Amino acid sequence: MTNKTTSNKPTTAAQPLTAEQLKERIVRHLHATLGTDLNKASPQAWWRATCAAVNESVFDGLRTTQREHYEQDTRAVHYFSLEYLMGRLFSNNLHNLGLYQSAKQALAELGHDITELEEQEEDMALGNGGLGRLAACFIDSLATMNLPAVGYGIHYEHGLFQQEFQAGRQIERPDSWREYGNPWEICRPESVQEVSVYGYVETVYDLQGRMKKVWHPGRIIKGVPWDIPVVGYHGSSVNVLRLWESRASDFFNWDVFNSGGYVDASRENIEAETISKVLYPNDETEAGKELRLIQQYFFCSCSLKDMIRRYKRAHGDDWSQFPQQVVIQLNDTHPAVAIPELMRILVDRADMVWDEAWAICQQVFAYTNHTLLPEALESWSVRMFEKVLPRHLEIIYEINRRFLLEQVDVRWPGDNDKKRKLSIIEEGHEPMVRMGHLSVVGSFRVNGVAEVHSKLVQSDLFPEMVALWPDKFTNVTNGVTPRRWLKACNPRLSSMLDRLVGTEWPTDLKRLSKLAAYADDVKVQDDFMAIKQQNKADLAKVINELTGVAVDPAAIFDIQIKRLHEYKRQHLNLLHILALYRRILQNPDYDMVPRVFIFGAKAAPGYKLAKEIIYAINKVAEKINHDKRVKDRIKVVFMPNYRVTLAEKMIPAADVSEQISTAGKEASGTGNMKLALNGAITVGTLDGANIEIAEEVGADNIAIFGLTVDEVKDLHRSGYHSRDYYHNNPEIKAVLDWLETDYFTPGKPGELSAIKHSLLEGGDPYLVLADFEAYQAAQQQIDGWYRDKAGWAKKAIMNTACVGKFTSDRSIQDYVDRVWQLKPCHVD
Ligand code: NBX
Repeated sequence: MTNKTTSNKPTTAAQPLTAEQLKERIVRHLHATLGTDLNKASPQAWWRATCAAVNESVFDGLRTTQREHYEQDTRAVHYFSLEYLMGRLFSNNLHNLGLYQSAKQALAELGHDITELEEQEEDMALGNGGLGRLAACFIDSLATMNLPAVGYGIHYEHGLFQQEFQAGRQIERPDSWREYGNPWEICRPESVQEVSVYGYVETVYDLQGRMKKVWHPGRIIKGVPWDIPVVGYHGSSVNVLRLWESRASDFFNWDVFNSGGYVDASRENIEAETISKVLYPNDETEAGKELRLIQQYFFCSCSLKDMIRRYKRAHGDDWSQFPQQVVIQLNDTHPAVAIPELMRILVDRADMVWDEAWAICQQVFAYTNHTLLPEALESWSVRMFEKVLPRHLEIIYEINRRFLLEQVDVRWPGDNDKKRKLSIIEEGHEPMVRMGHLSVVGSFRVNGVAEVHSKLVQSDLFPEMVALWPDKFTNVTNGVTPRRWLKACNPRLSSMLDRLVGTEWPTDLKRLSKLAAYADDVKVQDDFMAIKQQNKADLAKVINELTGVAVDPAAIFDIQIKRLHEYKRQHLNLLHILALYRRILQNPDYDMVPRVFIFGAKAAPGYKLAKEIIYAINKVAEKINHDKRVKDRIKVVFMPNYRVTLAEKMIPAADVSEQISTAGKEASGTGNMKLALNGAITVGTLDGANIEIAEEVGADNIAIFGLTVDEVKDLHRSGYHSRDYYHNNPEIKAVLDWLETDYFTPGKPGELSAIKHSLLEGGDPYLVLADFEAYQAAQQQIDGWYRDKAGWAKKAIMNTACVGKFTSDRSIQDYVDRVWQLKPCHVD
């Protein structure tokens, strides 16, 4: 099965359509699908007609791919993820089909600008941040590399909330991405599944006297699949993202209805439909809500049954080939309940003996960890688990009993401390099911998402599991798809790269290294920076439209885009801005390269301090942007409603990329890769994938600062006193005290005091003050570098040239080699 030569060589798109043919299709769909005509059609109708025209090619590819996979009975990976942050699909599908230029021309000839039509599409925002976007990049790479794969997830009616600012504060509005339907999805009523929850378990004995467990569910829910075709780049494969929508199961309670209880009868429907209603907007925290557990179980159960149905079509009741045909990748622990669910199906339904069923499970599941933050590690109260999934709790107890007996006690006989640490059930006042432990025990491979993170997963999170199974643990450094994050979002740079390094780079990103030979070439430097300048001018327009702030494209565009979290330290960035502002006020001639500090971030609705940080940045921005004394040396903008589509406009325009998390906290980061790929210079800590980016681009081309992972640990061990930094550094003291006055919130002193409070009384858990001086020095270095135009251009070029490693194609190849053992399946 091992395959080291997976090819992702581009094959040309099957039948490149001419603009003329596309025009014919678009007009035909305007008439036949949209029921309108050329003169009356709205931009929305034009967009939909174009989608329908594109779908003719997409569906062709989908049919052939599915037929080929079925006929060849290929081994396939099944990516289980509660989140897919897809963004828009219009230009992505056009680029991947090789139809973008024809479509642009066709639409132009029909009197429409393709970029205006793109704006008709809502983002498909079925994810929170990095984890969900990674899943989206991975399914793009899987299709591009012709690897048989299905993505499974939930068809949320409402994706991540839309963010507005009211008087500087975040307000959340519901996201209704498919209010008027979504042209990219296909409902598959023929593949509906049913899922049970609640109820009780009965022990019965069969005729041979064997004990059997029978689960009598309290409720049955229907899962309706929606398929989103995933088009590989210039390749032949079109894979599927299958998302489940929950509905009430068919038997409507007519008795209750007929006796006038319409409300009672429809309550069950409403409750069933609630399951796929909305994406939980928390990243990196677990609230332990019952509905969340039901969401997880609902999609895992539907997906497993779907896979098994497909397997049985080829293999009947012979389970022996199952582990050869199937691998399931768990995107964090969110889908870990799939492990006891597969056990239940095999033992209770297929009458398999425990050992045989467990052997199958342990060959099928692999688990990716995305975080070490304690508050993000999932655990469910045993009490709630028992209420929702009584049979699964029994199965987990049995998995745990055997694990402690056959593994832990054999390795550490009589060591109760080891048992306590390793047990899937955490004992205590409120016993809990630890989903991380369950995932490790039930999987054949466990990986972290960057070198340093994978080491910490082993040393800090699961050291005893590593002692038991050293070969289970591995690393797969994250990556991003260069199709979306360079080719489609930065067409100017893409054309330049086509000319300089050839057109193969989108599927062979290491080819960008050829660019390094031009890093000192004055013409190339000028062209590269001219493109950056044009991209900055484009972004300046967007900034003005969205925030009303006018910014100068000649300034440094310094960008921090990611979820708002204390560990990501947007407030460190803010303190630095405040220190610069103060220097300007104290010295009107303060010499600095003008800089625009640009933020984009959503805060989880219940995360108070994160929301206070947004508010503080907005209030400081308001003051600085209007202060004539600043003479435009600083501008601060907070882009509202940061999302994939906005990222695509910001990343090509970045000069500086802020990656400033406390060392050891950011598992990998992927925004860091996208920004470097587009020629931004990173100001970053030695954390996550920043470390590997620094190795690739070299110390001259990145501004690294701050405590290392080991230094962070030492500082915590020896006792960290943030107050010492406050008292010993007058600049820190001044800016923190400033936030407490009413300078930024006239008439309302104390409105911005939450940050100071968390850094002093709160003990500054993420060491903002400890890293402040080093951060200032790194920013000073950036300022110095930027003054040397040629030197800066060289650094920017070297960033684009050296980050070929971070294509998601390489990540997927690592999964193929280290975890999945998959072969590509070429489709005609
Ligand atoms: O996963 C992120 C990490 O923080 C990043 O460092 C990493 O690059 C990325 C991809 O590996 N984790 C993340 O995005 N987590 C979540 O979004 C999340 C969502 C729900 C939840 C817990 C975490 N309950």
